[in-house]
Amino acid sequence: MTRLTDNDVKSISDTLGELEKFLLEKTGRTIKKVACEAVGMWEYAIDTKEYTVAVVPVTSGLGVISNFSESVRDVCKWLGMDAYVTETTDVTGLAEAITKQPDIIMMADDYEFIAYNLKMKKYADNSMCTAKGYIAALDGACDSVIKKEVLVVGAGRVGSRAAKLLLARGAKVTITDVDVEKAYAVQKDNPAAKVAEDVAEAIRNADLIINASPAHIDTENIREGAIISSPGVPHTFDEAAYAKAKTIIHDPLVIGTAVMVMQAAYFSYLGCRK
Ligand code: 2YJ
Repeated sequence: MTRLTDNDVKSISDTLGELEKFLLEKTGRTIKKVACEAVGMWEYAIDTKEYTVAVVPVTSGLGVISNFSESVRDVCKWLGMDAYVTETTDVTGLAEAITKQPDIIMMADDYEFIAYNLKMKKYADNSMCTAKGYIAALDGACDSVIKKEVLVVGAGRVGSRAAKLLLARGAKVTITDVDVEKAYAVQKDNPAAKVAEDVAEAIRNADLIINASPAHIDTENIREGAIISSPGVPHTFDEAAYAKAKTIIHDPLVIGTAVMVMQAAYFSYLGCRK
């Protein structure tokens, strides 16, 4: 799985306003609205000001990513929540967070990134929430995916979830992956999905794409006017790709994080515990 780098997250906090403007223009939805749509919640169902989030830096594995926890905190603040990064890390940081009794604790190692709702004892995970968020953004950008053909590139943790969610939303789904077996495994779990064995050809034929793959997509394979909702990291689309596609939606952390924390807050709403 692709790990974010210091460079990926270095300017997230300073560019939230730009992303908000971009999403509004391309999808008609703010970051918060994308997140709420993603979890199936009415935007005003909860008062985000009532939620406090603790973000715990994790040093295990490849260690802390500079500005990762601060960026997560700032996404939560952008949504109106009260959020802070704990002074300590790892288990000590978790203990610090639990002592302070926030509503939600967020933390990530090299494999998992979770938003844990303390009262409800449930967590939202980044892969599922990233899939939900990029589908909500695509849905806004193409004025609904219902009955439309959507290509999912990448049959990993995000792509496999995206295929299922898109089918549930009424889209016609094709899945493709350089590892054809992975694409067929997704189809086995979702028989209504088609498999495209030739990734480049599938991309050439697609107007709507969820790109959940770390692999580079050549600009020459992108269809004129395509809408590409692209959680895949690294993000390697060049200027020509942006000019050829109608819309390419990408950010390395914000959309997934916003969906996670709204999903975690929604657990409280559903449980009537707030
Ligand atoms: O606390 C820190 O600064 C680090 N431990 C953050 C690690 C961030 N983790 C990643 O980038 C993983 N690839 C997250 C996997 C999420 C699954 N979609």
